[in-house]
Amino acid sequence: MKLTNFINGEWQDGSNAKYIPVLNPATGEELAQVQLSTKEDVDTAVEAAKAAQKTWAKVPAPKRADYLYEIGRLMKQKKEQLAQVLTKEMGKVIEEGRGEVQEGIDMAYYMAGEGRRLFGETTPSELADKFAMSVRAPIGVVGLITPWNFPVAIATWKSFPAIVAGNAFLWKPATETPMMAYEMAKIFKEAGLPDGVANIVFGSGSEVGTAMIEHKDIKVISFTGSTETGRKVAEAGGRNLKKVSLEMGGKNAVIVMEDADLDLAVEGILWSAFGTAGQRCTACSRVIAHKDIKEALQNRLLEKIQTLTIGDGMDESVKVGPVINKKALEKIHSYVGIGQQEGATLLVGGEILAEAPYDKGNYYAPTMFTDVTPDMRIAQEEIFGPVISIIEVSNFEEAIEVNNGVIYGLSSSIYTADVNRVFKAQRDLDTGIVYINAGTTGAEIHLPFGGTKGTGNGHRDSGVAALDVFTEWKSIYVDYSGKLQRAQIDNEI
Ligand code: UN1
Repeated sequence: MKLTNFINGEWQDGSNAKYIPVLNPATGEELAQVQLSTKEDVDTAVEAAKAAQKTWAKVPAPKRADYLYEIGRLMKQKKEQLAQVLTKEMGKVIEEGRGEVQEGIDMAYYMAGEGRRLFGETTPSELADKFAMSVRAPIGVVGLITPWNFPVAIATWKSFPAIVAGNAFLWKPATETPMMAYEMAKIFKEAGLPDGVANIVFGSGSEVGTAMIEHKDIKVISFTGSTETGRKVAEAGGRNLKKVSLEMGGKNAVIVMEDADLDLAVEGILWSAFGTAGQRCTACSRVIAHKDIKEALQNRLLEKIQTLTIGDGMDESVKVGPVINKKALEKIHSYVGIGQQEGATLLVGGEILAEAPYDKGNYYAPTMFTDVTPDMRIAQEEIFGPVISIIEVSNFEEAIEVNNGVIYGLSSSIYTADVNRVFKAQRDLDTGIVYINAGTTGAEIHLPFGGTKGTGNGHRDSGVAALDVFTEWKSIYVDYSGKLQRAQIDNEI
């Protein structure tokens, strides 16, 4: 199967004849070939989007929302098929594949509801016989750059608010996971979304991504990916005066206090650290354990980690699937080496699984370090794989300090039975998302998603906050006095 761009409602060959293979990370099997597009293809897509957006912006928002209801319905109807494509191209276990598609369905229905709630504000004017209001206006053509770890959910967090707000979009999915984008294009078409509102251009960040960021007619870039790339997007976006919304890395921690329910904490840590093979921005990669329970927690985790089934995510009994590619395997493994050099104790894992039945895929053994200090690189840098580090602390204040002592600020969690600590923690944990007595993953789409510090630049995906990214405030004054009224001059009291 050859995946070509989706522009103006049609699948079109790009200007470049080059394709690269899409590989199943569980088996190494080639699933498809994806086009590597060029700046020229970006230009073609933007032209189509610009033309379509003019008409789209005039469609009443509740009618725009009707398309999202239909998109949601189709996604629901095809849920199993979509989940299977997702698991094959990305590697997450099928149960999580279904969960991710569900996240997209939820987003469709939620944003469709916003079509009847795109509230503006009325404001008293300072002058008599004058009416003032502000409305959310569409921005125009927006650019969406999405990662491979959530190939459909993250795309829906961005594209659905863009659609309901009256924009047209150009979406560049990750080259590792174009098949989900292809499936979504089919759904957009089947739902009857007007041609040119949704456009997809496949290709690399350096070529297609750069062309998008530099294109004068793309007014917003919404990006999810690494902090390193996000910084470049922000720099180029700044030069081109774009609104840039960034969702980047995390170094999320679960704090376990001495009064916590340890069994519950163990379950939460396992799920948020080893689910999706640790490849979530929200994944738990640090466990901050109170000294009184550290040993007990560590032993329980060790026992459970050894029972995790690793393998092809299409097998329903598997809990930990492969990581995305060989490069990721090497990066994860290099961090294990760094941890050992830094003096951390490797308790379990720490190896690339190279023997049959794992030899064809990209499998990394679930890994746990202990005796980790907060300043070690394995406790500071995002590893994006199934690796956790246990850090011991003596009290609540120290736990909060260690949690906050990283450049990232996406998600955090605390297990405790003390209600005072719960309220202090939700206030003091410096992350965009805080969980109490639950792991660090599992954000719901109707709440804002994003983080503080090096994780973002103040914008949020999903939730009602996403509308702030994809709309512009427009203030409207209606003077019905029939005479010249001068604001700030004629309004003296
Ligand atoms: C991500 O890792 O980039 O909260 C997104 C969660 C999921 C989304 C994660 N709902 O873990």
